[in-house]
Amino acid sequence: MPLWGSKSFQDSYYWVGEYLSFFHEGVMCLIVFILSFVLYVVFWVLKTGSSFRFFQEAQAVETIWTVIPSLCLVGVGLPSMHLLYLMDEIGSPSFSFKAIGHQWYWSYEFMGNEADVLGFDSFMVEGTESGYRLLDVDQRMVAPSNMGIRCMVSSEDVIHSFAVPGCMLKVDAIPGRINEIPMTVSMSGILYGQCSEICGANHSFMPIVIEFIPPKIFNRWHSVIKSIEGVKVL
Ligand SMILES: [Cu+2]
Repeated sequence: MPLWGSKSFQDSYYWVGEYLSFFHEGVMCLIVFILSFVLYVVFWVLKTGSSFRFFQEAQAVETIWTVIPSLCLVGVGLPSMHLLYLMDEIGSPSFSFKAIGHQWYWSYEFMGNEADVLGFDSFMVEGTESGYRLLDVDQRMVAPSNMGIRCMVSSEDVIHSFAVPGCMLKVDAIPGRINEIPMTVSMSGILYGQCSEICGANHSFMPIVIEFIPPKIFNRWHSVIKSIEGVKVL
């Protein structure tokens, strides 16, 4: 989660997210380099401009300023496309869950052990005693760590957005449509997120909390989930 003094993205616990931050840093370096180079050339031409007044043609310069920018674009485009496809690649997930946006809370649904669909609502808890202010919920979603997970996102009313910056994940929750996204979180822990699409008066009060636990403990949780208060068989 973000802490005081954080200047960039949060650390990602999903390798595609790490790749995304790395790509972002690379592109930022390229942009800063291009900006300084262009500014340098602009000032250099302003300073020594009079000597270029009768310039007719310069094949070498034209070739360079066509080829180098094209190479830069290809260098940005290829990893960008690769990332786009990686974020779409579901593979064969070991666990799937559905996150449904409501005004103003999230609810989760998943398959129980007896092939029945289980679900619960996840409301924000007030106060700071139980956790982080405006970020903790009464019933957290639980998912296995180190395993392929498919997250399906939809909405019951208006457009919401399911965002978990800890794995660089942000998917729009659109009524009548299911958006899928894969994730594999490499360690156990709790990831926090918030709705990221202005959805009404209490948009800021519908946090997302996913607790990633080792698969063994997850199986135990999965077998007792029915007895937990608030969990319904759908
Ligand atoms: Cu929302």
